[in-house]
Amino acid sequence: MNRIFSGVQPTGNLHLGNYLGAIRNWVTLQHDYECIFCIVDLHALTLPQDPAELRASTREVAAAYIAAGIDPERCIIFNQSMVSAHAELSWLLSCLTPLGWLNRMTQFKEKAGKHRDNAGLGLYAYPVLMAADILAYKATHVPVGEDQKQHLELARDIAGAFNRRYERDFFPLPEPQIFGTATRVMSLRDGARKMSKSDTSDYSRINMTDDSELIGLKIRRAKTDPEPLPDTIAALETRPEADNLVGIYAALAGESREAALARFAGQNFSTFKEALSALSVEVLGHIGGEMRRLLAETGHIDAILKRGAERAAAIAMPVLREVQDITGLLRP
Ligand code: AQP
Repeated sequence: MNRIFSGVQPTGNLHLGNYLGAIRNWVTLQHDYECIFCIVDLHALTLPQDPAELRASTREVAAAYIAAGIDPERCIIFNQSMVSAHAELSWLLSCLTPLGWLNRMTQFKEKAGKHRDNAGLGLYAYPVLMAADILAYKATHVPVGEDQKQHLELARDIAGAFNRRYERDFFPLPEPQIFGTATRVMSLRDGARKMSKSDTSDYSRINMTDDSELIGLKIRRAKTDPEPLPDTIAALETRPEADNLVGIYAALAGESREAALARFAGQNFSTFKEALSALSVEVLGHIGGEMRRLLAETGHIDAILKRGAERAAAIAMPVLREVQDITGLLRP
């Protein structure tokens, strides 16, 4: 059986990168896989969070999933902290994860910055919790953006380490699914940095809840260069901001980068940006409106999350029990 697990952190400001790199792909995949989509609130705690904002962001991510087209009847949608198997399995897996594996994780280095000694243990152990998220469901496939590739390789290594230690084929090695034309959407202000929820510059990203005016403004202000658009993708290699905008256009239009570029080759950025704004509003406007509608009445979202947690626990808790038995933990 093919089962998908994936998630988004409720850290505020869901953006176009989260949509194109992850959520939009899930909408397609839900028809071919058994799908579990999580709001990973325990991961959010690896950096300081305001409690009220964390609760609001958790509902906002759930609203984004549903507004984007994920069917809560067909798929399981829930928040991570509601199923204790994630945290419990994470401990058991951390006991067989060598420090050397975690020391290689680039996201920890980026997020901890220069003051590594002050970074929390949770931030360091984040990839083990992510492995537990996936393995608690024996998920076979994990659709993510490019930035999560390294963590997913670690999840495979940890699954393999468990299987070897206890000499059985218990956990499947989860396959990453990184696809689409926008696996790494970059900041609108800096083509060398990925678009991120935690970027302090509001103009760096398009949020899923931005209205049409704000989307237009952000795209008009997006960093570009003075040259018109070239006619080959190769010529975009040295122009990261232009390359990023062409990639976003292609992903939103559902076409290749080549096809997107062919429409605008030789034209200046003001014409291209106008078309990109119109397309962004066409795709995101509806989703943002639906998110606002869903969030106006939180009872509906909470009921979906509660039911989702029950369905998730019914899968994950028996897996955890088996792991406890295999590991030798007595359950009298
Ligand atoms: N810029 C991006 N381009 C493509 N995909 C992206 N994803 C994130 N940013 C981009 C994908 O979205 C999913 C959820 O990501 P996450 O919430 O777990 O956290 P993240 O990867 O750390 O994303 P952010 O937005 O940068 O959040 P913060 O600022 O809180 O760290 C994942 O599948 C991810 O690949």
